[in-house]
Amino acid sequence: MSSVEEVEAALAEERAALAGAGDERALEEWRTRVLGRSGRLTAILRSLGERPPELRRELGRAANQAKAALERDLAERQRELAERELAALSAGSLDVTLPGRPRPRGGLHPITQTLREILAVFSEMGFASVEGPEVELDRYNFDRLRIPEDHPARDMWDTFWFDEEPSGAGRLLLRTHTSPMQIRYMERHEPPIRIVVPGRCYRYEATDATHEWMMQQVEVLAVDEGISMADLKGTLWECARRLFGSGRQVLLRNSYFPFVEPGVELAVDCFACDGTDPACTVCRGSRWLEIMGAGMVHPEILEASGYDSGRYTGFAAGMGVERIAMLRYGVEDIRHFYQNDLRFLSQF
Ligand code: YSA
Repeated sequence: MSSVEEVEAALAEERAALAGAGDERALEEWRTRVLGRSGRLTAILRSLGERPPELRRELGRAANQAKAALERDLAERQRELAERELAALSAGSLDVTLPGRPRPRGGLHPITQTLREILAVFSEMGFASVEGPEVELDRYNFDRLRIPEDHPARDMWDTFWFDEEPSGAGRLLLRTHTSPMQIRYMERHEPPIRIVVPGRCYRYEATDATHEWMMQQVEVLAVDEGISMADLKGTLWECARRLFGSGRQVLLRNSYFPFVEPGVELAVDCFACDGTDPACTVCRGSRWLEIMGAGMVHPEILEASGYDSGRYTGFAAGMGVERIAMLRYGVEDIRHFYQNDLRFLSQF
């Protein structure tokens, strides 16, 4: 049977034990053992109901006072230990007031940033974004775009071919442009069409300041009743103004692509030399850097997709994302984008 003396003895013992607890873990163990739910003092308080009434009051008061005293002692001991720990840290060679080491933050690759910007511009003009296969059939990459086996345009767009052929479907290659998706999309959809197709393209060619063997394009296709060259021009103009601002000069000139009639290309003025340096690696002294090919979709292509070319017309374009990024950021060599040099990439 516990008595008031026993409470006092417990108080003295546990105070001594508390003074010997030298770290946070020992303090926590002490707290659980003495003040916790099945702790020593809690047990005394719980047993009060079983005591003779004359003893109950006196013992209850003593136990409650002892409990309150031990709680105060515990708080005091915790404060003491924390102060001691801080003093030990400050006395050593460790400067606890130094700010932490910053963790490097990642960022989006400049080509991803540019690509998203382009897609946002077209999304606001009502174009949906769709994707197509990078491993493509030669039929879609060339033939269906009016580039037969013996056409000279195939030399301009030489690529990487696969050895295996899916049975009877034709030869497989890494697509040279995003234009095959024009055909794939028109095969399965009826006008009106307004789509953009972002994606990687591959070309077997020597690299230089404006050419990579892998690059990203965004294809644009609009087919509807009454679409004219004015729509093409207006769309490209708005796209250039949004991407480069109104201060940049833009040139739209004739070009040839077998899948359009007429064909054009869009170029932006050279940021590196402004056309004054014949040795400029960006524009070769021409003042212009070409960023896209475009034109009115050839009527034969519309007909081959099952559309009535007397009723429907369309425009299409294919732009190079790396060239656009070069112009936006003033990067003089396209090869920087894929060399994974953080000194370059962390600037964006
Ligand atoms: C033309 C007419 C249309 O109705 C639709 C699309 C096109 C574009 C066509 N499919 C095409 O690929 N034309 S292109 O060979 O001149 O390339 C288009 C753009 O891709 C270029 O203006 C350039 O910005 C980029 N490009 C092409 N080859 C590149 C390259 N960028 C980096 N490295 C290369 N090797």
